[in-house]
Amino acid sequence: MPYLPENFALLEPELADYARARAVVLPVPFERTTSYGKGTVGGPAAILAASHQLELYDEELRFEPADQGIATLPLFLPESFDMAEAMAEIEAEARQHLEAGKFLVTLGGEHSLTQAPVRAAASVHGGLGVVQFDAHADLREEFEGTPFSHASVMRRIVEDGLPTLAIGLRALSAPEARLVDEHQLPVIWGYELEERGDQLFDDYLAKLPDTIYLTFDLDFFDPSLVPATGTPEPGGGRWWPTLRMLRRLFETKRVVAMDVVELAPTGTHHASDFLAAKLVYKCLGYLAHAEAARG
Ligand SMILES: [Mn+2]
Repeated sequence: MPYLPENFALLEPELADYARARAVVLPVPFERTTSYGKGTVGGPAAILAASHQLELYDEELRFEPADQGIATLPLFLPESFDMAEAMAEIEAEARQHLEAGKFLVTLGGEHSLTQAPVRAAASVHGGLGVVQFDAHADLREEFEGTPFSHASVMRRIVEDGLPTLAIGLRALSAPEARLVDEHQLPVIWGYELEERGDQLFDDYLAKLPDTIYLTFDLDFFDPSLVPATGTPEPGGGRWWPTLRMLRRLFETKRVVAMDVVELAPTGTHHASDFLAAKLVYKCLGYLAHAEAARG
């Protein structure tokens, strides 16, 4: 059994071994509150399948990020129908891997799940800040009757008292905009990305804690790059400028966990699936590169 088809990047058992892996991929095909397009339940499987096409060598970093070890866990779905209990189940699963010292990559699924690994990371590491790439603010008090909606996930995180930085926002309600103003939440708006995204990113990053959770909603990207998402918004991020920001993030902060959410695979837009897989792999490269530089 030289290769395990369920493994991220089709890694051989030695590189995918949990005990020695630096990073752990947790697929969570969780979808309960999506509002427009559906289909994020198929996200993790599509990302894992696309990851099998990845070239393991990173030409920018000049090494193979897979060498740090990337273990892939079985699909995890909470059993409870109650959202608070379901979140607690995901949180407990996430915490166990963080306590084992792993860099946790959660694959969604819808964005609502993010609050679970964020809480796990906050309790294990303390002093946590959250960096959010997203088209939407996700700051609603509640949405369609639930405070656990994908449209409320960042509101819950702000209420938990965690410092945040949101990048790429370009769709929000008036009450969400008021909340941004009242709490002076740091935001790099979608319309600011092209002109001065890098400068703003460095400025805001300097004010965040050293320990960071990264949540990446794929609708951050322009829909020309990622059409396969439930709520696409024009005017999103481009590939290389986004990677430049992510590299800065991993180099300047201690990123302890991340998620990639809201892929809604269509079966025809393989480019979306592959972008998501490559985004994860690029981040793992930046992680290994930054940790090697720190020694
Ligand atoms: Mn979102």
